[in-house]
Amino acid sequence: MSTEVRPDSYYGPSFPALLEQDPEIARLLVSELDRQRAGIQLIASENQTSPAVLAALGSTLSNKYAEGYPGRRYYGGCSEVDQVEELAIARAKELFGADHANVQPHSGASANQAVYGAFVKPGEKVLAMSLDHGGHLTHGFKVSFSGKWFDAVHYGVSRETEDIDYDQVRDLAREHRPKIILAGGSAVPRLIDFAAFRAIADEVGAVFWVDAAHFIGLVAGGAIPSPVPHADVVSFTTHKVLRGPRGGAIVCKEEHAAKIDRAVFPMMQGGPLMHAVAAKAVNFAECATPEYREYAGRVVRNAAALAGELGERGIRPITGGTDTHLSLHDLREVGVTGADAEKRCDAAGIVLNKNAIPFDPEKPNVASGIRVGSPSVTTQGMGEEQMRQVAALIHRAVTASDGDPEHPVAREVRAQVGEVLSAFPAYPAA
Ligand code: DSN
Repeated sequence: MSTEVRPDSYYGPSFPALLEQDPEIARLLVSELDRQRAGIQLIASENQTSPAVLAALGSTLSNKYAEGYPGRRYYGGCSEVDQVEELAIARAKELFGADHANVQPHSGASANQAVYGAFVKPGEKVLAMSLDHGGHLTHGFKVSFSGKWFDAVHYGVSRETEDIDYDQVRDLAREHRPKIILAGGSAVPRLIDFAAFRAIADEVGAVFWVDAAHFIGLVAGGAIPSPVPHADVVSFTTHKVLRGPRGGAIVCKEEHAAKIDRAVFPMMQGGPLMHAVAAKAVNFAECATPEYREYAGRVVRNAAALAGELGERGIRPITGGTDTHLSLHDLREVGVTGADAEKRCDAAGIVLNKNAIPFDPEKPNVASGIRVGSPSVTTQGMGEEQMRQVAALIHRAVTASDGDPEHPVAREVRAQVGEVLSAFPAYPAA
């Protein structure tokens, strides 16, 4: 933790007051900003929001109770937050070409809870991707509410292609006749064939739901095809490639609008976080700009460059590469576990996460793989040349250091990380 307590322009004009009142917390905010600035951030689900998004998050909208929806609230004094939420809804509908948007979910998990609430009763069947092949906890994993309350059946990837096994999806759908078929996950590097899922869902009379949390930012920027025309409902988070505040949202077809709204409130949530809703509105407007479209395209090109170079160095990308912002890598050829690779990279100033690979012989907390993503480094302005440099640094840290920050290779890599970052700083000081 930094011992220095200093104001920082990125925390806005109120920061000196916080510094004065609560230096312990103020110090931690500065120290976290320093941490984000000091490393190469490759967590595929993270990004660096704009100062405008941070300003909305730090606003007095946090004080307001606003259960209900614009024009239909359970509290007085909602004139301003009504306008904020109306703007957020209109911008989300426009950005995604959706009939309806609900911007109140507090998180991706809350959004997903609401989708279950809208379409299934406890004990009913859902078909989703298994967590160990790239799905998500909330897609019916046994320790999550979704696995406890619903009868989840899981599909995975094929051993040959390491991509979604659509034949298996169809076979399981025909056998189990699920109420919902869910596509999406947290470690899916390839484009998902939404039309194929739609056809399977139609054949068995299921609702087709896409959890687009990971890649919705690429959809917003026009870098990959959209699930919105195909799916009944699309849930997502707003803080990944999309680069908004931490939070969730749902878009859906008009016929499901009332059901989704009732499931978000009052079924699953109480008062919406209006400061977060305002920050989502700011973010949706940012995503409609030419600059963001250019960013989304660069995210994909950077991810491909990073995956390709790691592959050249013996750290094989699952499926052979990526079409999105993330890639998943098999470390078995270099003889290092995911847990060790994560630790070694961390000590060398590179932040990434261990990840199970499909058919992984290791336990999830050890894992045979790592997951890397390009959203944050692309926000910092890095390009494909830097991605190849970063891949070389990852390879060096993974294969030649031991997780001790004082190891000579960790020091050497950290110095090179510092050089890269000096040209592409995160949150450059004003
Ligand atoms: N925790 C997120 C991720 O890292 O993919 C998913 O919720």
